[in-house]
Amino acid sequence: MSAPAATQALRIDQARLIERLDQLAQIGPIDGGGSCRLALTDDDRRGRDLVVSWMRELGMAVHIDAIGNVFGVRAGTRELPPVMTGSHIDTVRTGGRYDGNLGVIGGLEVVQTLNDAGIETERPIVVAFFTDEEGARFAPDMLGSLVYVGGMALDEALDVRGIDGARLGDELERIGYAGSAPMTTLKPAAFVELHIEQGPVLDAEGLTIGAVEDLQGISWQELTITGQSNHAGTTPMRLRHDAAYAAAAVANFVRQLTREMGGSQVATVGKIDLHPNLINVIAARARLTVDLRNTDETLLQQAEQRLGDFLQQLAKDEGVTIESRQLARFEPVIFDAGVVQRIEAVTSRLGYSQRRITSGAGHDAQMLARICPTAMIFVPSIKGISHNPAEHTEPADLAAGGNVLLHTLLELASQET
Ligand code: HGY
Ligand code: MN
Ligand code: MN
Repeated sequence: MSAPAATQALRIDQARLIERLDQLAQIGPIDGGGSCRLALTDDDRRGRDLVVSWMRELGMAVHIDAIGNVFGVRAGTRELPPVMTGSHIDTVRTGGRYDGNLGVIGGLEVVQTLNDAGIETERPIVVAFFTDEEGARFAPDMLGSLVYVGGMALDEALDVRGIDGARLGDELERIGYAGSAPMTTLKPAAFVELHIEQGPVLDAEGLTIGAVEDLQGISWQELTITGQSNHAGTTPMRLRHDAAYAAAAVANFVRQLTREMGGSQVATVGKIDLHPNLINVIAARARLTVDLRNTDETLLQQAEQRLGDFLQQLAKDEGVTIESRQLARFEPVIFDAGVVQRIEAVTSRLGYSQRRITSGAGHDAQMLARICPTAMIFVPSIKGISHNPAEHTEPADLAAGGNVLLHTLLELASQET
């Protein structure tokens, strides 16, 4: 059922949306206009406090659950399961100002637009931000939403150690966001997430909206390669057990693997730490991460298997040991066809160009899809750049995403069932 005629002309306030995004970007600012707010750091706390203050200004009731997920609730006229939107406000170290933030600020903008227009909805509307979506400090990514949907035990999550050795639960207490709201009390009737594409497709095709129909599988592992430190000058090459060389061989292998597999297979070695990390010492140890992704689960398993075989041979050839620790493993997700179609119908009614699209990135929506009908709305990232302060989306596209979110939520929140 489409929204009553009176609301058809409703649009969000583009300037206000951008003003809030700019304000949030000022927390943990980095050169180039982006932000660094690693999960559960003081900057993350400051960002959380700002968004919670906006929720309160908008008259929303604020719930914080035991993993620090925050839910702003705009009451409906009936006691029904809510329609939920949201995303994350934690960032990677080289974060842009839109990744995650747009989904949360966009949700608040929808609420303010409805408040200003005096529009009530049958269903409550909830705007959420989930803890540690990036997984950059505490793996896995989407940790908060994974716990929220019951995919990871709370105690296990609280005991996760970060890349800096901190315990997640201690950090949550320290920043004052270890909430008491029981998990999933706000089980949503549907979830819609607005997010930048973070890839090049919409920008390259000159399109405004992506109706996201699926999201690729993710495999994260940490490899610890143990060799033998030795003198860089005196040790003959044939006697070396060089952990740094082995790490470089892994990075080279996974790149080669993507060339051979083709399709949507991607692979990234994003983090390498060497010990003792000195110019004249053959590295005793290398700790590195491997991020493999594919839209097809069978192919993703094949990539993991081929990497495993390569590591066995490499250990033999180089006389090193290689241990692997799985940091994240999520299968590909297909979003709810009904919600995707609704996003498409709203988009065409509003007159924006669009296409169906796959998400290469992980999102909280992939976790919410486990408990309710879920889909996503993408807006273009200029040149597909993200996880980089140069991340940019044109103001008109930000507003277009906000308007599609507004009318999609209005329709979902006006459903009797
Ligand atoms: O890793 C991801 O795809 C997301 O940015 N957490
Ligand atoms: Mn994101
Ligand atoms: Mn991200």
